[in-house]
Formats: sequence, C-alpha cells, structure tokens
Amino acid sequence: MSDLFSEPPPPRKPAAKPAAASATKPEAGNTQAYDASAIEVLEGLEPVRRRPGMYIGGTDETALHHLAAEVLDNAMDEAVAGHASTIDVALEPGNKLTIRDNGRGIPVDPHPRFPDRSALEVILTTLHAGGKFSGKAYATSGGLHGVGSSVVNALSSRMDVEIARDRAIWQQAYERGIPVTPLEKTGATQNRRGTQISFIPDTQIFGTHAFVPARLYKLCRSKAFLFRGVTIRWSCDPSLIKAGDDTPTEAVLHFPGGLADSLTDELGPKAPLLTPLWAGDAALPPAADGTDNGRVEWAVAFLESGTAALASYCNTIPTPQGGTHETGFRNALVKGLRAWGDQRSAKKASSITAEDVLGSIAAKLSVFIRDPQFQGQTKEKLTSNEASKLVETALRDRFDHWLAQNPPQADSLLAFVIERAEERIRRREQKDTPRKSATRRLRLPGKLTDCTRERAEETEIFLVEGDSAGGSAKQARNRETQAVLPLRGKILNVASATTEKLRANQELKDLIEALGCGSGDRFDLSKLRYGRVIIMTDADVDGAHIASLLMTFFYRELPELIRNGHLYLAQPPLYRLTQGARSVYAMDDADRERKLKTEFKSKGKIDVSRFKGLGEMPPADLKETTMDPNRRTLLRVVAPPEDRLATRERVESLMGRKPELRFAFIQEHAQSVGELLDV
Ligand code: 0RA
Repeated sequence: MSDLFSEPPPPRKPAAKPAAASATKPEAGNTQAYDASAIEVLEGLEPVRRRPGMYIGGTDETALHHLAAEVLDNAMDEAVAGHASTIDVALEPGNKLTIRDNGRGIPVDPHPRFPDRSALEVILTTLHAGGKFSGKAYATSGGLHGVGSSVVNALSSRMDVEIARDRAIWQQAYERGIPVTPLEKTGATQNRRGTQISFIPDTQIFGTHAFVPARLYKLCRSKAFLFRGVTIRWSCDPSLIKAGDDTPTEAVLHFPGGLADSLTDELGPKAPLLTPLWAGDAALPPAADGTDNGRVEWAVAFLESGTAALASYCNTIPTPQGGTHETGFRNALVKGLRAWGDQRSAKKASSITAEDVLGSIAAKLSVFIRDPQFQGQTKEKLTSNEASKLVETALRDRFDHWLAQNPPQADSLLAFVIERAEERIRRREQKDTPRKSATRRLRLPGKLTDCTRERAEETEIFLVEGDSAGGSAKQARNRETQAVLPLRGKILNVASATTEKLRANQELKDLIEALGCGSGDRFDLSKLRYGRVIIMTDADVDGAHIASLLMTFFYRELPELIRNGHLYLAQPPLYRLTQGARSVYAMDDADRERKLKTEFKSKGKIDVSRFKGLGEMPPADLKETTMDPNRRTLLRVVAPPEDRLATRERVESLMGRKPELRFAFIQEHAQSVGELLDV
C-alpha cells in the first residue's frame, strides 16, 4: 500500500481538520463532517469548474465525451493490469452514463496520510490524484495521462460511486465534486468485485450538449480492439438512439483478433493490398535487471494505393500526435526494408526514407508501458524516451522474420517502396530546378503511375475507375510501357457542365495534365505523352456509364485525340469459367452462355465466377485478359468525319442538359443499349 500513497498530501486548512476527522467512518447523519470537507473539496476542484477548458479542452460535445473516455480509461487500466475482465458501459436517459468494471475496486479504507478521508474520496476530490496512485499499482497505467476521475466528478452535477470489495458493497454520492453522502457500507456480496461510477455531466458547464450514442459506442469498440483481454458490454436506452442511427442498443465487444481485426474492419475487403497484413504482438525487451518493460502490438497493411494512415496508442489511449513509440515503429520498418534490400543487392534500397514507407501503409500501433509520459496541451503525444528503442528492437526482429519468411512478397514490397523513393527524388529534383527540366515530365499529377519509357509511340495510359482498380492495374501493367491513372468516382458530366465547372474539376485537370497535350484551344497533339489512351472501367453498368462520360469529355475537349485514333476502350471480362485447370473468360451474360455451351467439351462441373470490379480481379487475370498487348482486344473509339454533325447531335441528346432527349433514345433503343458504347 505505501507504494501507492507515497506522494506528499495536498495542503489542508487546519480549521477543516477537526470537523472532518470522522468523515470516512460510515456513520449516517454525520453531515457536519461533509459540510467541512465540502469547503475544502470545493476549493480543491474549483479551478476545474472555473476553467474546464484547461482540463478537458473545452465545454463542447467533444469535451463532454472526454469525461466518458476518462472514466473508461480507468476501468481499462484495471483490465490491462490483469485485474478486470469485463467492463459494462450503459447510457441512460437524463444523460447518465454508468461504467462498471470487475476489478479490485477503488480502495475504501482510510487514506494513510489523511486518516479522516477514504482513499476513494481522495481520488475523487483531489486534482491529479490519478498520478499519485500510479507506480506499482499498474504495470502499464494509462490513467496517468488522464485528467483523473476528480475532474469528471467536479464537472458532474451528480456522481454515484459503488465499490464492491472485500465482500462488501460501499456507496457514496457527489454533486459537482462535493460529497453529499458519507461513504457507506450498504450491503454484502459473496463474489462481486469492482468499481461502478455513474455520472451526469453538469448542464451548468456543458449546456445542452449530450452524449452521442454512436460516439460512445465507437469509443467502446476501439478500446475493445486495443485490448483483447477485455469484454466491453455496451447498452443504451433505445429512446436515445435517433432514427437512422444504426448504433446497437446492446452489444458485447470482444475482439480476440485485436488490432488486425480492427484494421481489416476499417480497410474493408476491397482494399488493394500489396501483401497480406503484417500483424502481431511481442514483449518489449526487458530491462537489464530482468524487469518487464511492457509490450507492443501492431497491424500493418502495405497499400498498393489509397490513403496512408497510422493510428497509435499508449496504454489504450490514442496518441494522434505520435511520439517515441511511432519513432521506433518507423525505424524498424525503414531499417528492416533497407536491410532486406542489402541482402537482395538492391542498391536503391539505401535511398528509402520513412516517408516512402509510411506513405504506403495503413497501420495501428499499440504499446503498453509503465509510467508513460505525454506531452502537449491535450497530451496527445508520447514522450517516454525509452519507448522508441524498445519498440524498434521488438518490431525490427519480427519484421525481419516476416520478410524472410516470404521472399517474393518481401521483394515486391521492396520494389514498391523503392519506386516511391524514386518518385520522391524525381519530384524534388523537379522542384529544385524548374527551368532546367522543361521536359515532358513536368507537373504530373500525384496519382499517376507513369511508365519508364518516354516515346509516345511506345507507351499507353490506362484510365481506371478508383484506387482499388488502380491498384490491380498497377500490378498487372508493364512498367516500361504502361502508365495508370486512377480517376475517382463518376467524373463530371461534361456535356452538361459549364466550361468553368469543367476547368475546375480536379479529376479532369489531372487527366489533361497526365496526357500532356492540353485541351480546348490550347490542345497540341504533338505533346501527347502516350500513343494510346485506354479507358478501362468495370464490365458493368456503372463502368459503362463512366466510360461514356469520359468519351463525352474527350469528344468535347480533345476531339483531335479521337480523330487521330488515340482513344480506346479496354474490354475486361465479367466472368471467368473454370473447369479443372482450364479457364475461359466471358465479356457479358450472353458471351458466358455461349461459351458454357461451346467451350467445354467434357462433362465435369464448371465454376463460374463473376468479377465484381477490376479491383477484385487478380492482377494476373487482368493482365492476361485486358492489358497485355499480345492477348487483349481493344476497341478504338471513332467519330467518322463525314458524320460529325450526327455524332454531335447524338452526344448532345444522350449526355446533354435535356433529359427528355436521353429518355427518348433509351426508349427507342431499349433492346440494344450495348450500342451506346459504339460512339
Ligand atoms: C487505486 C488503487 C487500486 C485500485 C484502483 C485505484 C482502481 C481504480 C479504478 C478506477 C476504475 N476502476 C478502478 N479499479 C481500481 C489498487 C487497490 C488494491 O491494491 O487492491
């Protein structure tokens, strides 16, 4: 016990002492003692009520949720320390939140330094008491970072605490941080243990802001992902969940898969990954004297494309500003990849930087360490110095193993990161010498994955729909001659958009920039950077729509490109028909039926798989069927010169501002919509 309470006591007013002397004795009706300690508590917690922003960052909805996070963090500490396995979180009408754990229960005996007050009361009424109860109480306390339960107490119009400890139930109530009942033994229990805290945030502080079920639920979920040893039972009064909000009224949150589950959950099944996830957990190297230094857990997805992200935590507390644990993580990845490059004699690996690696991952990193130090006003950055080396050592070892276990995978990862490094270096050189390099590589959009050859006659560019398809195309392409530009979603309908809107559209700007030939009256065919511009969209209706929008755009803004035969449509298949080792691809339903009848001679089962989109298609299939110049079929888009007026009218009616023309056409051609593509 003395470990826990080794800090000097806060100064007390001598006058308050005698009156409060029996405060922790559970004697009903001893209100006198409470009046006295109330004055003192009020003084102790007054700064919190006067300037809540200093403690919880404001008085808005976010600040309100900090209260919930604080109380939940304390319960999580008890779980992470191995004393609790279950946490119940319940939101009730009246903005009342209850958090209960089955841990040891906050001590209720008199505080050794203030024998007139219980340890519970000291914790709940003394500022920064959290820090005073750290050290050996928790192997890896996160509560230290938190502002402490006393701040939550001070900012709650009511707080009810129930402790189950040593076969007894104890209760006490507070209002705005002031005890309003003595700590009382209210019952006996055979097997219950733990702490339950119910509180109602003070409307004098938070106005009408109320807990948002979805926000609390998300918090609970993220905590459960961060510690697989805990089960969080969520419940919310149904009346608090608004129509259209899919937050459950009850849920049991337990994720034995930990961070890997969380990352998979966030990325979704379609994420374009270069390799399988790299995930695991490991002990941090112990101190020289053998003392446990905590542990680290991680999940890393190497992305072919998409948005990089790293979410880090210390003792389940988010550290959005990073810190020493992230430094260790970064070093392990960069040094690991460089070392792998060394082993494989890839000279360029030495130029890899953290930026190149971190720019292509989505990852979660969670460390559990003793006495963490945080910095910044909202304490969102880990500053414990030892963490960086500990994390680096633990992760480096595991990363090296992972790379060595699957060399082809490690090589493709290395190649990808080296490519990023080269791109970065190229960008920097261009920036440094804007005059010198008035070459065709000037100002290329960041999303473009360019080919290495420069002569337009030898190269082509694939315009694909979205990052996921872009990922597949990048893997399937020939790096030398094929470039890939992912375009996001449906581009503007250029036939009906104003010129102004058109010029402002980022996707179209990127497209023109990549092509290099300008548009409208600044069009210059000699500057076109690729011999073939190939629209490659999914083999479904949405894909056809996007292709038609793009064709309209080219027709309007770069008609010479079509007239000179540079625009093409790729023809990805929609189905793969497999029998035994033999596979045949089909373009559409009719093609599938025909091939099922004609292509397979023997009886046996034929497996039919439908590609949901290019992003789902294995790169090898995409290459074979759609991208490899030796095996694919392309459709060249043509606009016959003698028929220019007719074409213009057709485009106008189909893509322009007059939907009634479009409707008439669809009615007329309902049988042959496929022809839509034959512009
Ligand atoms: C101080 C000392 C001990 C436990 C706790 C605090 C404690 C705090 C919270 C907050 C939420 N749940 C909690 N559970 C426990 C150690 C007591 C002992 O040594 O038995």
